Amino acid sequence: MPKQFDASAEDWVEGFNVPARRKFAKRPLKGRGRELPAAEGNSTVAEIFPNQALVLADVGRTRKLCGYRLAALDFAGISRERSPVCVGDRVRVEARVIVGRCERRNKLVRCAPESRNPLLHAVAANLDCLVVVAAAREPDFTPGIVDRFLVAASAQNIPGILCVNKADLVAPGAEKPWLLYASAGVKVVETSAVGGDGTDALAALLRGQTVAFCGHSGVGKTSLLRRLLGDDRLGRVGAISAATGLGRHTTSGAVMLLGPDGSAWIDTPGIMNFALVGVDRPSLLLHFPELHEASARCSPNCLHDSEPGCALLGMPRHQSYRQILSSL
Ligand SMILES: Nc1nc2c(ncn2[C@@H]2O[C@H](COP(=O)(O)OP(=O)(O)OP(=O)(O)O)[C@@H](O)[C@H]2O)c(=O)[nH]1
Ligand SMILES: [Mg+2]
Ligand SMILES: [Zn+2]
Repeated sequence: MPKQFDASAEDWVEGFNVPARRKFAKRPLKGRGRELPAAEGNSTVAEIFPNQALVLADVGRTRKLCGYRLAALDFAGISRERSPVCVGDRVRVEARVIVGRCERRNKLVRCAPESRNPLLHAVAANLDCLVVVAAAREPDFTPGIVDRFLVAASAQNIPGILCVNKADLVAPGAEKPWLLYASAGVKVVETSAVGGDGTDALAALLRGQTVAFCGHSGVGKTSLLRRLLGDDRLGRVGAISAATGLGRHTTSGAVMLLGPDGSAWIDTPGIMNFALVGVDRPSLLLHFPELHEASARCSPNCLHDSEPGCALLGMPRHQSYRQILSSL
């Protein structure tokens, strides 16, 4: 698709078939832009497309597909992100061009898997809550990624909720390994996007807030949002692959949907692994509050790895902690 000229020499709007991240990521950093104060924003980013973003204007709640003034979004002193803005970003839009991005209250960021450091993938920004969705079964409940998301949220001071979906697949009397999260102080909600159990309770917790739903592929994030919003605005819901038992990646990019009382709920694509950014080994324990509390009983030089006498040995999330620690 040919380039279209829009407004100024810097405001190029291109067709969807050009991969935005490569072009943006390859520009040399000049640091000519600056983050705007929150008061200068007039729109919120709802979805990202190659070289364009769909924004929701504050006035009139109209939706506009906008290009970027890239020089204004090129900030000095921060790591390169693969896209100039992310879903949830507050931005300033003039004549269908994003001419500035506001400071972020917080952000959910991971290492972009397809690239070398320091290219980052900002999944969503300015969140009031992160809902970590896992399935009770199909795919089986896996604590590893749950803890990574909870740590990422905690590191950004975003309250996290664990939503265990597909509760309809749990046999009566079956073990529920996710209950250990409740005992560790994490809010846990069991839902069935299919049957509707627990979804009212979840909606009540999230009403009026900006919330991202994240987790492995196939756990039912899109299905849950469909159920919560009671409509058909979201794309196809994936079938579980019979061969692998894993979900297919059916949601291809984050998308913000508006719900009741100003709710802005963000569906994100399922991911296989979540590489943490901005969490270092010394601070990791702070994001496991129950382990941190217990560590007061350890000897002063205990690393809480597997030392004999470590007070964390045998605690439910100690294995998760050790695994994340070794990956940092
Ligand atoms: N039994 C049961 N199946 C569900 C439930 N929620 C979702 N599913 C099914 O699980 C499959 C995957 O659901 P999706 O909503 O596409 O999962 P997702 O988390 O959005 O997946 P990605 O977009 O790939 O990240 C679909 O076949 C859904 O019908 C549930 O509560 N119970
Ligand atoms: Mg989905
Ligand atoms: Zn210890």
